[in-house]
Amino acid sequence: MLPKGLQASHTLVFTFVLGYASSALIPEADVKIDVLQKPFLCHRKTKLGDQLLIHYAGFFENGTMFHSSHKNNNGEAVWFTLGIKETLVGWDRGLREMCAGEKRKLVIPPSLAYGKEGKGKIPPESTLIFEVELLDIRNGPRSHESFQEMDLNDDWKLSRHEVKEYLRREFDKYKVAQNDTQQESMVNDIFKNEDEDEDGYISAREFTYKHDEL
Ligand SMILES: [Ca+2]
Ligand SMILES: [Ca+2]
Repeated sequence: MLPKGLQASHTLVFTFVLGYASSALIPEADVKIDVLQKPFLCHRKTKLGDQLLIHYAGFFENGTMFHSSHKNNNGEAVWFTLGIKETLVGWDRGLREMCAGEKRKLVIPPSLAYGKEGKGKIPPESTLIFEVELLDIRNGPRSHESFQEMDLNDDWKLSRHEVKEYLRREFDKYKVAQNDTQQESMVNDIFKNEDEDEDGYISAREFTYKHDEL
């Protein structure tokens, strides 16, 4: 069950809808980052909004492991979107500027993890330690490249048709069954949130402005 949402490789589609929801809270403590391994070559570093394919293991301060993608996810790596509070704020902070092939150890204070309440098997006020290996980086749904990919007729705005085509391709890619009604209602949600001036199109500005806020 931990961290939630990681199993869903089709998060990409949903983060397009949910990405705007994060609001900034500035806790005092920060994440401690140790680079355990650096790749020989690094042609691109992670930035906010990217999709990261990672293997990770989480430990308590006493060294007990509470979760591992190797053990708890059938050994499969998980996709994670950087910078939108998909899981822990500590991950959003600790996995920036990272290269594919890099390994890091993150020490995350409670305020950037599960806080005063804790969650499930995480006791209140737990400092968490993660070892994270970054396997691959993809452009996230908020990147300029993503916009261009979605803008089929290159007029710098996204029509309902273009957004729906994008959703259809994404769902196909991840083999998620979706009927037309579900897709229509997603498109409606997306336009309700993204089309600020309500002209029936999501402009490049409307699209990327949100990205800056991530
Ligand atoms: Ca267009
Ligand atoms: Ca608009």
